[in-house]
Amino acid sequence: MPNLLILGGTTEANALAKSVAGQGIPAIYSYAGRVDTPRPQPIPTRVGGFGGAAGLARYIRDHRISHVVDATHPFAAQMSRNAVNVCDATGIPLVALTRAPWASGAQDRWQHVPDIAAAVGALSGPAQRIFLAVGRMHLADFATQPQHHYLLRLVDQPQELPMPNRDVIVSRGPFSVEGDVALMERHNTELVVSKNAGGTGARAKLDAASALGVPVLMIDRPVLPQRTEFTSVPQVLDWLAHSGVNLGV
Ligand code: 3Y8
Ligand code: NAP
Repeated sequence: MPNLLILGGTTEANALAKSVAGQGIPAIYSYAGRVDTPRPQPIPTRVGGFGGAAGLARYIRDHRISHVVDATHPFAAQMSRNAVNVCDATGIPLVALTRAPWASGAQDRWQHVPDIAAAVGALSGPAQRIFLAVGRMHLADFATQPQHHYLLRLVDQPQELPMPNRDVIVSRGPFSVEGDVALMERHNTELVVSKNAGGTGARAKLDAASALGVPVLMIDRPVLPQRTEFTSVPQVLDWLAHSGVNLGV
């Protein structure tokens, strides 16, 4: 009997969960537990870390997981590394459901940096009004550049914040171009800082920046170990069918 583990937390993972629920494929959705109220899913859901690679291996064994789909965000590098290592070691089939990196267009004004530390370094100039749309987990890194005024978009209301001049928007995506144009106009944004998440759920701020002629500091993705990568739900379903999972309907 197949039993799919979806490592989730993204728009694509949610689409896959909906699809496997509709086809009656036994599956479990996994969240890290990063936010207060993660979006409910149409399949059984677990929340919280596994306890490192050993914990993931134990979970796979104890729950008789037959296939793993890593549909985590491209910056969730530790989870992806653990999934590759554990599935290699245990022989459990693994694929990633990811999304192509965003690429700049002719009218875009992007500066690429390799990681968050380099993005912080790139902000060492005079004060600007910055839309820092990289979430909560790495805010402390940017506190070393307190001269800027930051517009922060967070999923949950923060307890305290490590920079003096900031406005906070509590909002989870997916976002709209109109909404992000209005937001950036209201805050006179002069620079957008973004992770290269790819996909559709957070692309709006880039299209808004382009429409407003605002430059973007684009943080490139961490390098992940080699694994089979798909970028659509049908590809994952086809992989499941070819690895012995009979798709219900
Ligand atoms: C808990 C689960 C959907 C899925 C929504 C996608 C789209 C919006 C883009 C901006 C950028 C950011 C952030 C973002 C995106 C989708 C998708 C995506 C970026 C939820 C979710 C969880 C998280 C965790 C959260 C992080 C934070 C990052 C906000 C659910 C809503 C900035 C990444 O407060 C915290 O601790 C938040 C932590 C990891 C990055 C950070 O460093 O703070 N995501 N985001 C997941 C878990 O517990 O396992 O409730 O739905 C999921 C989504 N986040 O269709 O509804 O698929 O990419 N999430 C980034 O890209 O920079 C927002 O504001 O423009
Ligand atoms: P990470 O740095 O790669 O992972 C750190 C640890 O968090 C992992 O080792 C694992 O703990 C736990 N973890 C991560 N994803 C998990 C999942 N889906 N289910 C169970 N445990 C998980 O991950 P992250 O960047 O903190 O991302 C956490 C979650 O937020 C993921 O679901 C990701 O898809 C989502 N997300 C992240 C971003 C982002 O910018 N990083 C953006 C959007 C959504 P153990 O070692 O204890 O197993």
